[in-house]
Parts: sequence; structure tokens; C-alpha cells
Amino acid sequence: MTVLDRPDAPAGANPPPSRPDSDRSSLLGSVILGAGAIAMLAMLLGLVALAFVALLHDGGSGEDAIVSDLDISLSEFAIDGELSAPAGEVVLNVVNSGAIEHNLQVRELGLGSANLMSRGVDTLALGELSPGTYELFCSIAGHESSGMLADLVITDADEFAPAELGDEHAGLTAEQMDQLMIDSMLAFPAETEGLGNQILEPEILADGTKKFTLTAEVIPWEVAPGEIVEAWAYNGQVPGPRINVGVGDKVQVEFTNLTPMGSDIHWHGIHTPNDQDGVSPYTQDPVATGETYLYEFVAEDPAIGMYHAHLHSQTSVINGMFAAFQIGETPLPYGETISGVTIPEDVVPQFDKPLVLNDAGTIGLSLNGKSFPATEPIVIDEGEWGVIHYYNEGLTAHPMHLHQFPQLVFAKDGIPLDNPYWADTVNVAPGERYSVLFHAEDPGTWVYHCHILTHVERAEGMFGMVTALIVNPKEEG
Ligand SMILES: [Cu+2]
Repeated sequence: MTVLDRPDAPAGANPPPSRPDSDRSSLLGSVILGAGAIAMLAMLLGLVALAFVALLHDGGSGEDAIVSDLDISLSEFAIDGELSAPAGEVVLNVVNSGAIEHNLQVRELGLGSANLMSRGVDTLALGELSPGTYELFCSIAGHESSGMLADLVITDADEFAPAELGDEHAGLTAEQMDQLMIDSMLAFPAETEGLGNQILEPEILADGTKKFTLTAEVIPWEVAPGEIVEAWAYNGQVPGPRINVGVGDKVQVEFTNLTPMGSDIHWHGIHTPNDQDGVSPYTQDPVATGETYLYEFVAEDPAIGMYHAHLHSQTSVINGMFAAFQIGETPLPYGETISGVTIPEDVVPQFDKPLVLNDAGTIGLSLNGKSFPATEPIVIDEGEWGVIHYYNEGLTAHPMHLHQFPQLVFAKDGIPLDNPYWADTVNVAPGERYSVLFHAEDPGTWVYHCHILTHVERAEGMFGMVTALIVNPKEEG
């Protein structure tokens, strides 16, 4: 047995002393070493053979040998990934990185992947492609127009230089990319026309019934500075006006539908008699264009609810027909100590605000019907507490992240939690509501955003589901 000199062996290092059974163990060692050597030799031979086959193959097929494997990712609502290749065979490795179902179609070739659920994958062999631009899109209704459209650029094989950045950054210098992002961020907060979530005052009828009037129609809505979309709105607002009533109140809602299709109003998370559930044609007839319908129920239980259209919701709701509906108060965990933090017995939050999430339709990725930088900043004084109710009226979940201040989740869907918990990111799925309390202890501008990063940034800059919590410093003295 030989001990090889190792460069890092300490000076004067000696071979290990022989032990009585060293003969046997060294024999065993030799056998193992021998087997290892044979395996290594076999592997080397295999590699040489493979290289030889590869050489033969390359030599045989000449310039046609270019095969490009491109990774393409589908999400809400974008097609990203390697979108250029030299002329030759192209294979797309498609992954659905989004939360909802998508597919990938190549318009010019009439080829497409299967419909993929979240995290689903498929391989799409496009065959031999000549130079040109090929349109990629998702064929699920509404997805292409929401942004799932991209160009696959096939270049002459000898002109090809792979782009290091995505297509959306093509042609921009580093300075230009930085400047676009910075300019977009410094535009916050931007003034736009229209404000949602305004409290709707009822008419009080002789018997004390609170009567609310809602009219739905298609209106121009400034979702971002200068960006006017066709919103489907209640009373000219996105989100629609906020309705607050007390427990035990008799409620009437007179609904007039001026949208181009039948509608109804579902009271999401609100306890009502079956015939007031607002699900046409099961519980009522659709309210046709130009018609008025009266809803009537008693607000029996406390609720952090919503109201929205049910018929044609995939058009009307995501385009703006959604709003907050609150019954009574959801109790805070007064005086409780949660993970070492005690909520004051007498805590009075400075505000109680809805944050309605949407990601689709004409409104798109937005907070309270506005896309950054048109989103409204949330302003609070240093040392005060704030309450935010999240409502997700979109098609996918949004992890809502507030910088610096943990959020105490104290109610889910308006139901107070027995065990409230602190979280810095609260994931809100479609239809869900979470109510959170936070303590604004440190002054400054703290960003507050969805943590799906493509919901907040694109090459042209910051947009979508971002706002800021602005904590005003306490005045001295
Ligand atoms: Cu999001």
C-alpha cells in the first residue's frame, strides 16, 4: 500500500501505523480499488465512444444540426423566457408558472401545448423554423388580450447572438433600464380621475330600513395616469361604493342595470334568504339591461363581505363590478398577547380601510381599482394602529407584503380568529378576505405590495399592485 504525498499534508506526517488486520483490510482495499478502476475505465471508454458518435453526427448533418431548446414560462398574464433562436429545429419547454390554467399556441404553425394547470409542463416540438417572427399566445378566453402574447424571433443562423436579457429589455442600455424603473417609481403618488370605495349613504325609510341605490354601467375609468379603460362600475366607481350597516339593520338595495348584459348582485359572505342570494337564474331572473330590481334582507350577522355581479362575472366582476359590504364590527384582539406582542386594551385604529385586489379584465393588476403610481398611499401617524381588510376580486392569489410592520391577521372572511397571528406577507386567494392590524411605529415611506414580482414590475417600470404606507413622524414637543 502506498501513501501518496499530499501537498497539504502536515510536515512530518507519517503513514498510519499498521494494525494486526492490515493485511486483510489492504487486500479488501485492493479489490475495491480494482473494481473502481475497472468502472472508471468503462466510463472513460463510454465517453470516448459518445464523443466519437457526436463527431460523426455533426459531420454528417452539417448546418442543419442546430436544435434550440427554449424555456418558456406562462403566467398571469405574460409569456416570458427565451424568445429568440437561430433558424433550425426549435423545441419549446413550456411551464405554467402562473396560478391559473394556461396554454401556449404558435399562431403561424397552428401548433399548441396542452392546457396546463399551475406548475404543469409540456414540450412543444416546432420542427424546422426559417427566419421570421412567430406569434406565441395563450388561447384561453381573455388571456391573449390581457398580455399573454409574445414574439418568437427566429434569426439567420449566422447572425444569431443570444440576448442576455428578456425580449422586453431588447435594445435598452443599462442606464435606460434603470431610468425607466426609477422614473416610474418617482411618479408615485399620481393623481387620476375617479376614486372607489366611497361610503354609500342610505335613504332611511319610515320603518328604519336602510335603502341603498346602485346603478351599474360601463364608464371610462382612469386606471393609471392617462390610461383610460372601459370599467363596469357601480355608481361610477371602481371598486363600487362601500356599504356599511349595523347588525340587525333592515337593508334594501335598489339595483339598476345599465350594462350591456343581464346582471344580478351576489352578497358574498353575507347571510341572506335564498331568494336574495343574487344568483340568476337560480334564485331570481337576470336583471336585464335597463331594468331595476330590489334586494331586501336583514343584516343578521357581522360580516366583512363583498358584493359583486354573479351572472357573467368573468366579464363584469373583473372589469370592476365589485365592492366591500360590511355588517357591524369585527372585534380586535383587545389586550391579547400574540407572539409576545400585546395589543392595547383600548386600541383605536386610526383607520379601517378596504384594499380590494384585482388582476384581470379591463382594470387589470390593481389595488382599489388603480394601478401604481395611481394607487392611493395609505397615510398614518407614527405610533398609531391601522386596520386593512383585503378583498380578492381577481383570478389569482396575491401575497400582500407590507414592509417593516408585521400584520396581525385577526379575521378571515370576517370571522374573528381564535388564534390571531403575525405575518409580513398575507396570501389572499380569490374570494377571500383577511383583516389585519398593524402598528406604525417607525416614520417613513414603506412600500406595500403584492409579492408576485411580475404583478408590480415590468420593463417599462413599476406598475400594478403597489402602494406605500406613509408614516408621518410625531411632532416634536
Ligand atoms: Cu399579485
